[in-house]
Parts: sequence; C-alpha cells; structure tokens
Amino acid sequence: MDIERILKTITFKVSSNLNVWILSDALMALAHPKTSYETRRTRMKHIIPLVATAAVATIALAIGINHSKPDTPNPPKPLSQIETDENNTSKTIALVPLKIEYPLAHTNGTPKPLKGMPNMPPPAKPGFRRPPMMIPEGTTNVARGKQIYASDDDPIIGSIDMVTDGDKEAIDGSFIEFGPGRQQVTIDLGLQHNIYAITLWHYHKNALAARVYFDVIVQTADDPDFITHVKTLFNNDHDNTSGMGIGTDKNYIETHLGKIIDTQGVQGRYVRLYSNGNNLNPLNHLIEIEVYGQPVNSDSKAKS
Ligand SMILES: [Ca+2]
Repeated sequence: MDIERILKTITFKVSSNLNVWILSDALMALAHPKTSYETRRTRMKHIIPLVATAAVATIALAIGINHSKPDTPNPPKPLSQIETDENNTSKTIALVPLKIEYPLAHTNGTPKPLKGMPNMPPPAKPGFRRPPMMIPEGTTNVARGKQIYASDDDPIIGSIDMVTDGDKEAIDGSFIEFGPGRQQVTIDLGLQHNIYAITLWHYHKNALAARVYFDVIVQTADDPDFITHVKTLFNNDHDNTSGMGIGTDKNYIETHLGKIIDTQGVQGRYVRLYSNGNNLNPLNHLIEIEVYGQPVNSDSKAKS
C-alpha cells in the first residue's frame, strides 16, 4: 500500500539522528543566532529524543488507523433473522448459505463479445465471486418433480417435465426448445410455500457466442391464472416488450452458474417464468428451474 510505504520512509528518516540533528540545529540557530554551537548541542541532547519519539508515535498511529480501514467494506452476513407470524409471535430463524449443485461448464474458447446489447450490466471484475445467499435452515428445492404447465406444452425438443427433473446439463437430451416469441412455463408447488430463492438455467452452452434471453420475467401467485397475490420477482424487459411493465433487472449472459433470484421469503404456490427469444434466434430454451422454499405451515413463516 503506497501510504504505508511513504509513512514508513518518513519514520525512518525522522528516527535518524543525523537528519533530526541537522534540522534541529538549523532551527535553533535561527531562533538564537548568538548561541554557540556547543550550547545548542547541549540543549538539543534533551530535545531530540522527545521530538523523535513524538514523531514516530504519531506516524505509527497513522499507520495503525490506515490499517484499520478495510479495502472493501463487506457487511457481515447475517446468521439469523427474526420473523413474525400471523399471531404476532416472533421467533429467530437460523440462516445458512444456499448450496447449489452446478452443472458442467460448457464453453469452448472465448465467446464473441456482445456488441450493442442493451440493458447489460458492466462486466464483472476479474476474480469476482458471487457472495453466498443466506436462506433459512431446512429450505430445500421444492420444485423438483412438481407439475409443469406451459404455453407450449409440446416443445420442439424435449418435454416440459424436464424443467424440474434435476438435470441441468447443457447437452443434447437435457434441454427443452420452445417455439418462437413469448413463452412461459408454470410450476405448481402443490401448496403455499415461503420461497427464498429461485434458480434457473436457460441454454448455457456458450460454445461459439454468448447467449442472452430476452424479457425474462419471474412471478409467483396463489392461483394458476396468476390473478391472486401476484409478485414479480425478476423482470429484465427494460422496454416493456411483453406489456407486463418495465423491468429494472439487467440482461445477463447464460453460464453454468445459472441465474439466482433472491425472493425474500415471498409466499405463493405457483411459479412462472417468461422469456421471449434470445440474441441468436427467436426460440426459447430451458434446462432447469429450482425453487428453494418451505411449506407455509411448517415452522418457518412468511415475511410477506
Ligand atoms: Ca432439467
């Protein structure tokens, strides 16, 4: 760190008797021009150690203060949260990191850069790692094997049950290809859940070019027609192509890491995912959706 190096250099110079001696003698000669060199030397023998000690102590304190400031402020991850149920009873819920089993990365070489792609976030800094998401202890993927409904229930490739079959690989036999235009799939969790995270993978085999899916919208609701208690949890339809409102979320490049949405314990039974083609063709692809939650009538109660 540059500031530390500079301060250490100053400390060395100040603690050097020669430098302090010359400086102090010059100052004393200016203040008392008629004083002899021997007299000044006698007086300075008592002054120099005090000046040097004070200077070193001040600089050491400055270094200590500088060290106490972290390079990047990282607020500590909460290990628990207090939730209140409908009876106004509060309880503390232990939080644990969300653990995701990622599929293999399917990339060959460097994908072509995305030129002119709207609504993209700035590129991540080298070495950036996504911080773990904290969810209540006991939360599991409650979407696995659940009933699926879709706007296109006879896909071009694959079958809609593959949305929740646990296979996340981007290989032949693992992905679904829906028709062009806006399509949606809906998962019926079977009963109301508190939902803490949703993860999803479109087609993430970026062998030749980065792939971005458009108008990705994720919602939950209490009913299959999405009329009651509808919550929009993600929406990157920045220009309202779908007519469901302008989304403030960013487009993103598909990778084996998928997309993770923090859903803050929202309550619902049905989870719906929209998309509207991608940057390479008008088709829609899907590999897997996971919904991490707990039934509402379990120990964990909803926040909203
Ligand atoms: Ca799958």
